[in-house]
Amino acid sequence: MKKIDSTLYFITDSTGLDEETFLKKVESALQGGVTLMQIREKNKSTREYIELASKVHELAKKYNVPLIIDDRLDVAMAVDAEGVHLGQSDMPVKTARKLFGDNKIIGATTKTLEQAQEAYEQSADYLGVGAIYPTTTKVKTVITSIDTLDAICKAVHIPVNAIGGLNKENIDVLKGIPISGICVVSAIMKAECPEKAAKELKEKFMSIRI
Ligand code: TZP
Ligand code: MG
Repeated sequence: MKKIDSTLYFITDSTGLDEETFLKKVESALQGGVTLMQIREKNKSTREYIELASKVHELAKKYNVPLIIDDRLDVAMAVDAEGVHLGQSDMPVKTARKLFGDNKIIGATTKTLEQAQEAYEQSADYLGVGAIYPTTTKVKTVITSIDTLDAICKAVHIPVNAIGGLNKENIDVLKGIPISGICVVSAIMKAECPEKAAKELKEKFMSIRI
């Protein structure tokens, strides 16, 4: 198993922000102690995605935080990112593994026990499971129950992160579930001070984690 610290997994969203403001927020979040970061862009051209990912990667390297690229193995390869995150309609984990190699991080979104087992068998390094709560970030998603999250954690031997609508006021619901960390977009991205938001969220999660 790879050493991945997914305690506070921050997923970026540049929607509605100019590049300078976006990069400032990303750096502020890194200063707040995020342990893993993903760039998630749904509306950029391949070239724009690569350009922004390179800039985010430079920042991530400064703080020694691995950068994961959402959806796109080609972009991950182009910027030599540490990993790629694949959803259920993206490239299968086993195909990405062949192309990307054993040393890179491959994460997968799984919403059911079956999907989790499949991704695990195909050599995923970690799983993102959710949405735990309704989210304003992803329009098309379904809710995953805490029981399913718990069953997934017990079925696989890789880090499992909860995702979806999580913030410092509502993560108590995860108490007692053997997750490795939480993934958040809005709780950090929409905060006035991402550094403070990241710090508080991490502290809160550490206080409830098993
Ligand atoms: N997958 C399931 S929920 C979600 C993704 C990418 C969005 C999470 O964003 P937020 O703002 O933390 O609810
Ligand atoms: Mg995806």
